Amino acid sequence: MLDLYTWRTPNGKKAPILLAELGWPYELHLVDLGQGAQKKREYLAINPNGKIPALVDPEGPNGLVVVFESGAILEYLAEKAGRFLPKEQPGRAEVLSWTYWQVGGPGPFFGQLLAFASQTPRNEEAFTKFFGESQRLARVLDGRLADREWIAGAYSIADMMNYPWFAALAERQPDVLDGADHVKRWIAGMAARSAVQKGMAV
Ligand SMILES: N[C@@H](CCC(=O)N[C@@H](CS)C(=O)NCC(=O)O)C(=O)O
Repeated sequence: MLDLYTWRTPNGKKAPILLAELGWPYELHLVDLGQGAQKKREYLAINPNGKIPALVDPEGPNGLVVVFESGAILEYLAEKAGRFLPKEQPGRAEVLSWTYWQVGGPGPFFGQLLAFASQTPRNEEAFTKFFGESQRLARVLDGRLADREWIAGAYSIADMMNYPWFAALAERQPDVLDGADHVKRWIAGMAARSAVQKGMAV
């Protein structure tokens, strides 16, 4: 059985969404970030970077597979399942581009924005910087979604990667999404899926 090491943060909810979409059973290991469990020796043996999520598959194609980084985990699982990631180009490149766009853009920038937003007293310079970049990223996705239902072709891991961060933004800093009506419509579409609801409740 698959072992998923995760916690209840946006990065930690992506794999649970995909696993719920696939209907695959897995052993859930909650890595309590509040207690620093991600920096303990046992966990560093799985993910030397000391962050969640990580996945262990004892039944990989050539035996045991250990994967960390949410993008790599979703790509691995989608490939194993043969679903939510096209096998052929150019569809595969399109899905992977938007998958890894999330890792380099919305993930770190929304994360910093939400951290600075909850600081007291607030570092206004840092807040303004991360607000501006987050707004730019939201507009990039809004433009992308202007003429399509899902981010890259059919519903895919690109949607599952991006959703937990955009949902966190909509809840905690909704003004970043002012005018991003296509993003808001996509958020509503994602939120309506039962597997997304199940994964988000991990
Ligand atoms: N690029 C990584 C980011 C992972 C990440 O930042 N995880 C956070 C939780 S959302 C974490 O483990 N933070 C704890 C720490 O940094 O000690 C991914 O996409 O998996």
